[in-house]
Amino acid sequence: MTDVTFDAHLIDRLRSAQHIVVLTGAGMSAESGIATFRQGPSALWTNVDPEEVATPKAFGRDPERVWRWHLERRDSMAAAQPNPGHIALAELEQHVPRLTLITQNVDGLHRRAGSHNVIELHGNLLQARCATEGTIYDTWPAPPPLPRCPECNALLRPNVVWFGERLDSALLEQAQAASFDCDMLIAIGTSGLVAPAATFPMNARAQRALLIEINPEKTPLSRHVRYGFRQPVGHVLPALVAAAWPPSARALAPLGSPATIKT
Ligand code: BJW
Repeated sequence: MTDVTFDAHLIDRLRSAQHIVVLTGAGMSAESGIATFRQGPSALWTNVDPEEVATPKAFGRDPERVWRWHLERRDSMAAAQPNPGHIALAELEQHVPRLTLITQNVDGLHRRAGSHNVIELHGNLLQARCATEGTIYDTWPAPPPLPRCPECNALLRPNVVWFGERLDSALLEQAQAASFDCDMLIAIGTSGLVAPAATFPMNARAQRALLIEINPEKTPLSRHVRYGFRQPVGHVLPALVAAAWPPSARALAPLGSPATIKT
């Protein structure tokens, strides 16, 4: 049971949306037990300087330290399970003509929850990449602390995007194009502080898309959104999807057919 309520306009817009972009950040996976970066005593950047573990310079200086830090996170991600918010997003994708899920998270939980059209903008920590040639490995062929590329013997590195690094240009282009071409954008669990992801909601706004934010805390985006839900995603999103596509109507009506909405 949930005490979140949704107004009829929001439900109408959701049901009639042609292309929804969802932008997720670390708060999306907080309820799966994965630490966020910038919030509270257990946040990652509260406990370690990103310059020490999340820059190419840091990797050049002390690759073992960088690997150790990422391995710890990788293990917690591999053990984590998708939460009700991830599952509600996968369900939402089934209901709308087009949904582009842009995630800054590197935990792979959206795909594990069943989402298909996922852009992993900052990479995937369950993979390693050759630091020289860029070949991606789904598993690490040699044990840490310093795994090496089986093809060229260069160092492998975590397949993530560190500060000061360019994002994969094809993924960035896809994400940018989607943000300029949607009628609704839902920002979930991101502080909106890291570029270029932080610019996507304003791209969508410039095209008059409806902006929604789900985040217990206010962010720089908050003053621009039409609907701001100041609660955890697991509290809001499953209820929102159920309000737009009530389970009883789902049993009776094919997807996309009209149904009476009670809000
Ligand atoms: C909940 C919740 C619940 C909690 N439900 N919500 C000035 C100086 C230097 C650099 C720059 C600068 N200005 C701009 C830059 C560029 C830089 C940047 O943006 N820096 C800012 C910090 C200022 N960006 C880059 O460097 C990017 N590259 C780039 O721009 O390249 C350009 C270039 C051009 C030419 C040559 C070279 C380069 C790359 C950025 C890479 C970011 N990498 C990281 C690590 C990824 C790998 C990994 O995870 O291991 O990405 S940093 C970290 O921040 C991670 C995240 O994806 C990213 C965003 O954080 P996110 O997801 O928003 O998390 P939090 O913790 O900040 O927020 C969580 C939110 O959830 C909070 O609001 C909570 O309230 C909420 N929440 N529980 C819903 N249950």
